[in-house]
Amino acid sequence: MAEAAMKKPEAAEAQDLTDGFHLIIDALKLNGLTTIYGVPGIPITDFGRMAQAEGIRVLSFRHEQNAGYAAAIAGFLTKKPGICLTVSAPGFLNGLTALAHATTNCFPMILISGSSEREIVDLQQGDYEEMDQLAIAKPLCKAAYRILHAQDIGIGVARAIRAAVSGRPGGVYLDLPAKLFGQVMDAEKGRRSLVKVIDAAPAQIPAPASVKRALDVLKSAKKPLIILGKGAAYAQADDAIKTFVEKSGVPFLPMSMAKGLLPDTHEQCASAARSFVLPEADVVVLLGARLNWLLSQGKGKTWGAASAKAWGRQKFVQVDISPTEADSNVRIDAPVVGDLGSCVAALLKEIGPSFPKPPAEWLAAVAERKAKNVAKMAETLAKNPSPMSFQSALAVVRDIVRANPDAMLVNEGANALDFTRSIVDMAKPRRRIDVGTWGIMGIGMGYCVAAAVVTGQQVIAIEGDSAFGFSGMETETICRYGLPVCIVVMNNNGVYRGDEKNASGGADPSPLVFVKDARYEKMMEAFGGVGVHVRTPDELRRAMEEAIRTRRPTLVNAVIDEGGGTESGRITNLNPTAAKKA
Ligand code: ADP
Ligand code: TZD
Ligand code: MG
Repeated sequence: MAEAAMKKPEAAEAQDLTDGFHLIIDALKLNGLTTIYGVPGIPITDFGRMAQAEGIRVLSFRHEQNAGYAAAIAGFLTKKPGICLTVSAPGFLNGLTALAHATTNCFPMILISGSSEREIVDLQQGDYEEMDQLAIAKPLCKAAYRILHAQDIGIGVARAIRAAVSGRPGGVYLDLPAKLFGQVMDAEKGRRSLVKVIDAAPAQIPAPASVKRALDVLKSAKKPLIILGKGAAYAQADDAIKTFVEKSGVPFLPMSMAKGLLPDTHEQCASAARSFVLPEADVVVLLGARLNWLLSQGKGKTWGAASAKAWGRQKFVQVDISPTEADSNVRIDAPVVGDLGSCVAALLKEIGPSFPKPPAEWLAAVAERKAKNVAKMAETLAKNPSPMSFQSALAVVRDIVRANPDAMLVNEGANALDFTRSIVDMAKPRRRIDVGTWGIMGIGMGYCVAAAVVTGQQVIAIEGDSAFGFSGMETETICRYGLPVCIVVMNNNGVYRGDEKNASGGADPSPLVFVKDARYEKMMEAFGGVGVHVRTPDELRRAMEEAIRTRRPTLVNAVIDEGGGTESGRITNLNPTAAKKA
């Protein structure tokens, strides 16, 4: 079957016919979609084989969720929909988490899933992997389509692409019933039915009045602040954004995946003074960032308001591609709706050379707070405790990332995430990819594969030991494709920390702790990669340097003080508190 599947059936060739399999492949290729992340099985096994034979890169994973996360982040990095391919029902459901994640994070992605026979599924007669997948996908994505006939493949794929990348990007579901693949049609008619999507994400130019309004609000500021979000990173308008920030002279705060749009070491970067600038600022310009939980919904104490639900004194300018984002949490005084590149270009055109710089007192106050916090952090980083602390280990990672500014940094965990975000500076745009809007565990290895495949660069993954476990089996995938991925497991023996006891005194460990001193590095060795067990910053440095020098798949198991973390990292406050203690 495998051999035969590579070519169109002989009979078909004689009559110059094509089929569903080949039309889907041709439609993807015609639109430059040449990488598929997936897991094979009925009814898409041959499709994957044929796609590979036709020059598409087909990357097989060990679990669909990881393939889906890979597709999602490939979408973020390339501005083209990342393609995930799954089998029916359970494979589809495994991939669905990633599709919902892509939609939540505004990443373009298409989940293509095979599905079982419609007639049987709809009468619930018990088909192999029976499920009404289209109905289930709908509420979790931006759009969902099903293609029933070979002649509709061109249009179906085109609609999926447009829905994924136009406006606010997101996840799209494309349902392909098993019967579609084998459908035959005249090859020439088939070729003509395909659609090369023209201008899939058209520029959305902001209204001139909205641009003027935004600059008037900014001009009135005594303590302005710019917040860069991952929408700004996605837009790939790096030069314009940098010029705008520098011309305005306004301090900026990058959200985690916007780090590096301007270097974290830039003198206007206010990250080290975050808890000072948020409550103090009087005008805040949001560039591709939502006022969601990550920014305390734009209100409450974080913003200097009297109580949790109260609004602060800030005026907001919000630049976003989604017209309904403004006023979602607090009043937006100047919404600017359009794609970030066009909006920032329009702002730059209006800003002119005489645009007032922020008052010197504000800049001095921010600089002073920054200097104080940086000095405090430097003290902590200089310590060399045994076992290693998160900070002493991450001081090494910071140096390594500084020396390799093009490397991709993948990051998940709780403490392993928060400490990395604040300690490891990014120098270039779109190099840091992490847990995103949901604070999700499990993105790690899928992101590593996609980052390596899409960019060709070295990948460094800083992983909590719990976080790593969600996708750890993909170490095999990383080894199989020989990807330059260096995983550092920050091993503190558990979720948040490893020293918790079972409150009942029973034999089971606490729900938060794992096997002590687990040897995660052996997982990488099992598949032919390099495993290193390290206890000191020097050992960690050597292991990471060697991984980067050789570009071999490497897992560094870094032993971290099991008592060094805090519950939920920086978001302890989001845990509900019990009135009655256990
Ligand atoms: P962060 O988590 O970094 O704060 P969010 O995911 O909350 O970022 O916000 C990203 C925002 O960027 C979304 O509101 C989305 O609509 C917007 N966005 C995405 N792509 C673009 C683009 N090309 N131009 C403008 N805004 C965009
Ligand atoms: N499941 C999923 C999919 N996402 C989640 N965020 C969680 C569970 C809950 N969770 C967190 O929010 S962080 C975390 C879990 C399980 C793991 C933290 O442990 P870690 O990191 O070892 O990865 P630290 O360094 O020990 O804090
Ligand atoms: Mg841990």
